[in-house]
Amino acid sequence: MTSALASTSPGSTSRLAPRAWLHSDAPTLSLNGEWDFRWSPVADVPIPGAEDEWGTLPVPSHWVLHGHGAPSYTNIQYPFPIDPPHPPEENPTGDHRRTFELPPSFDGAARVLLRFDGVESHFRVWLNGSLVGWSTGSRLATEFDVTPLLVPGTNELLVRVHQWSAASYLEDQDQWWLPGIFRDVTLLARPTAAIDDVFVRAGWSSGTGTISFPTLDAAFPLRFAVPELGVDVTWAAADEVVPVTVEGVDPWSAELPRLYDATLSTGSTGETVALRLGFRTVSIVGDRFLVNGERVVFHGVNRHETHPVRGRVFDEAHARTDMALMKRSNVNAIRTSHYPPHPRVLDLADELGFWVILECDLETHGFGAVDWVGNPSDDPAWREAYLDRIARTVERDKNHASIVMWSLGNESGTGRNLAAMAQWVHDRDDERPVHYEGDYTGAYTDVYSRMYPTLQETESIGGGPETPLLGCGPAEAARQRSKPFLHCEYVHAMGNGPGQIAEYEALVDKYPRLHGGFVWEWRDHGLLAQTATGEDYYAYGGDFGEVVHDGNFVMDGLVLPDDTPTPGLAEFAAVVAPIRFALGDRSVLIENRYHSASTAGLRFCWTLERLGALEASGTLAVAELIAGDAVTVPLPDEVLHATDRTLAPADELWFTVTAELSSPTSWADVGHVVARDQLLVASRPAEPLRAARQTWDGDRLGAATFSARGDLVTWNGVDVAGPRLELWRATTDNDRGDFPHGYETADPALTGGVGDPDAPPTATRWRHRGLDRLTHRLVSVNRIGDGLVQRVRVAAANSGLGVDVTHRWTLTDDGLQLQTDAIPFGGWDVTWPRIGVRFDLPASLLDDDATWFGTGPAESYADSTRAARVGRFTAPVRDLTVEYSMPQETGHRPDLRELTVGPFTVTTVGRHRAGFTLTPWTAQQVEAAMHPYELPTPDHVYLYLDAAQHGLGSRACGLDVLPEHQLWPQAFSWTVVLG
Ligand code: IPT
Repeated sequence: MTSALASTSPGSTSRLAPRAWLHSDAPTLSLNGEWDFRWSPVADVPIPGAEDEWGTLPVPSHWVLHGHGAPSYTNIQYPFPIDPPHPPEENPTGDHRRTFELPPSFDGAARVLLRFDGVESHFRVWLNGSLVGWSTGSRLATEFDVTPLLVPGTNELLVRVHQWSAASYLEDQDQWWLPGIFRDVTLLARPTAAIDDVFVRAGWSSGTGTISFPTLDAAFPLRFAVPELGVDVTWAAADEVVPVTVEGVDPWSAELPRLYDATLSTGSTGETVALRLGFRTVSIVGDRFLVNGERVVFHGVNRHETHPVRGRVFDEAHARTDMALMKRSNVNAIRTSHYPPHPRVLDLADELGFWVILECDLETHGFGAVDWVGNPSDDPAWREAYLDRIARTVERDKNHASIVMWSLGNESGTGRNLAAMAQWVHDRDDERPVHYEGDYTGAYTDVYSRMYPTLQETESIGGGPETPLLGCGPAEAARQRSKPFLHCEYVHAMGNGPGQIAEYEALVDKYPRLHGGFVWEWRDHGLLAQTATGEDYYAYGGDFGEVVHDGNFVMDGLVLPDDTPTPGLAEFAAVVAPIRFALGDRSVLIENRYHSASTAGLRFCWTLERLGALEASGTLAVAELIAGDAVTVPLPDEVLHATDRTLAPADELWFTVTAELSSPTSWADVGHVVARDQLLVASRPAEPLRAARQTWDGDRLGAATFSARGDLVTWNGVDVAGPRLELWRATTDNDRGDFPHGYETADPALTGGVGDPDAPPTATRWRHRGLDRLTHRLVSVNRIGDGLVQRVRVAAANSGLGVDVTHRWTLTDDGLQLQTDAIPFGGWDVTWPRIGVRFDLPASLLDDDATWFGTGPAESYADSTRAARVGRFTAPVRDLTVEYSMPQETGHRPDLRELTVGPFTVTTVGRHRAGFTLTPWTAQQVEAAMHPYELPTPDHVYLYLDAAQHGLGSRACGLDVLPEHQLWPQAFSWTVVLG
């Protein structure tokens, strides 16, 4: 057995040739359900018999999520010795057994097939005691013909699954290792007049649809009908099949996913197969990737199959909800990283509308640790396995309109087997281009693809000033520059971030060779687990005691494990919005940036708000704009004449325009906002604060009392503390920025900071300077008339760097004014995470709402500002921070005007407006927690008023914060009024 598990062959010869996953009316019997189950920690155990004791396990499932063994997470590392093709001896093995009886509908079947849609990673099947065969290829379908082994009455099926096999070397994707029969098991009755395989192509050109069948493995006569198009033909024999041309068909696109129902039928003794045709033609012309003649820009995400409870077990309702959220977030493309998803995902993609890059189940990334020595991608012993994988990928899903490109896999180095896969695809499907990022020189693929290149390199690829291209000599670089380019991965969405989405998008706008890209990645892969005390939490690498793991690098999605969309997703939606506005003083330019959709499904709405209160609203009269068109329309009269109004001091008049759905879709309701922009129409400066009519009364100054040190003690009668200067923020994954260990061969273009790949991560530099542990020395405190001046020197142990802080309190009739001046001293050589002050307010505020006029609704940072708008917002204090899977900085809302929470009001004064954060934990408490459950019970609500924060960047895997978004030490002065 051990030697069989080390075979580089993909499976037994008894497996059937791969074919399309068809929707047929031929009878099927689902074998999903409760199976008998026995687990062993090693592979070499006798097959259990009836006399042995069996437990049970649902199929489909991963046994590690049902108490047998444990999940483990690695990104690049192999969790076993790199000793190909040998699997480790500790090889968890699950025996699955069930009985079934064939239903009467199977009577008369010419053949009965047994299909496994996904088993990780190596399985062997017996039916009624006879060996049926074995297979590998975890996320690929396997079929066996079991007709001769079936008996009348009760049949017994036994499936032995090993977690590890030679095939595991090909399945080193960045995800949990989750063994088991995790997709459906089905018996298929095949009729005499069967339709075994179909490859249908529905091309489109200028309104003409052409339906052709590169493969029709079916009995004849065969009837083909597309009722809506009046197509109804019957072919008597295979050689009669000719392309069907139809005039006046609507094209399919990710935006208008028009599908036509079609059937293929072999009559009463046969079967009927239902197809959904989407008419579209994929082509590459020069350096453009086109669908139906138009350039495609991918605003995509990398989608793994992951669910906190089910793992990779498919749930259609959840997938649909998830994909609807993508649509609502202006995601128009999916890369199925890094394997074919459940086949129904492609049906949903056809129906909802996504451009899909369908990727093969292949990754050998761990060979990077041994300089790619022995990499299966270039070893002839593995050629059959590679070709088997790509054939099963393409054959299963070839009929989907949504799939516009095939991808050979991910991070598998390069080599002859990959080139052979590409050749195979070219022979099989001469329409869709072949993608594989690791083909840096473009030797065998059709598009140029990269992950996480810098902005400079991206610009260079687009056509800007030339810089060397990764892995290319001059001729190879020239070849790559002649192809359409895409980012198969970019803007790494780990934790708080990613920043700089807009900068990449600006390049895509500028250079037509650039075709957009796919955010890494859509969802966090957290698995629901319980702490020792029974508290639920989302686990990541290391939480199951793995010896080798990659920590929280598996929590890098735009959506949190519990389905909560992150502010990063809102930012992405805003940056890539298909409608763009340019607001001028008198008019608005509206640009339709869709691939092919007009604005027919949209309405353009506007509001005029004074300090966040609605003054006027309406709809802009915009004639239907076809894709690529733009129009300028005048601003509404109410807005044009807004400056005539009498504005009160501190008034701000904001014009907001939105593009909204004017009719419901399957993924959003009427009114869903597709795009939004804002213009400050008019504003009036605030009046100087009125001089106070009161002065000190003991330790009381207005609504506050102060300690002898000059610290605030009460505010509106409530115990508080502060202000305390803070430079620290709980570091984000991007601040920490280090690749998980195991990536020793990091490509310098991917790692490190801008311009200095060897620079230690920002968080390390901050810590070296002691920013997380500042001390505060009172220099002086002076009461002067109606105020107080407190001077504090702030610095860390063993450091000559610091900040001199002056807090100047002045009592006014509008409240207590606090001006803070912060002046750095000592030759700072690192950026600051933030500069602001902290006030400690009572924890009871956690149950209150906060209302503010400023930016919102969500947090935003210097390089992630597009989703933020100016308005008046109300939210529960508890909801003002995001529960990132690894606790980190969250909740900063810059440019505050006024905040009210409980009995407290804070108004910003002057040109430099502070931002605010309300959080149950200090930056230091958050920093110390590895999971949300490790955060202490809140003893305060902390109000941070920050003059500035450092940007976010994407350095967990990509660019550090750009210079213009870095926070360099400098003098800051900001003023607030406490009321
Ligand atoms: C890249 C991988 O392709 C992807 O699967 C994921 O691991 C991502 O990084 C990071 O989360 S590989 C990386 C070393 C560039």
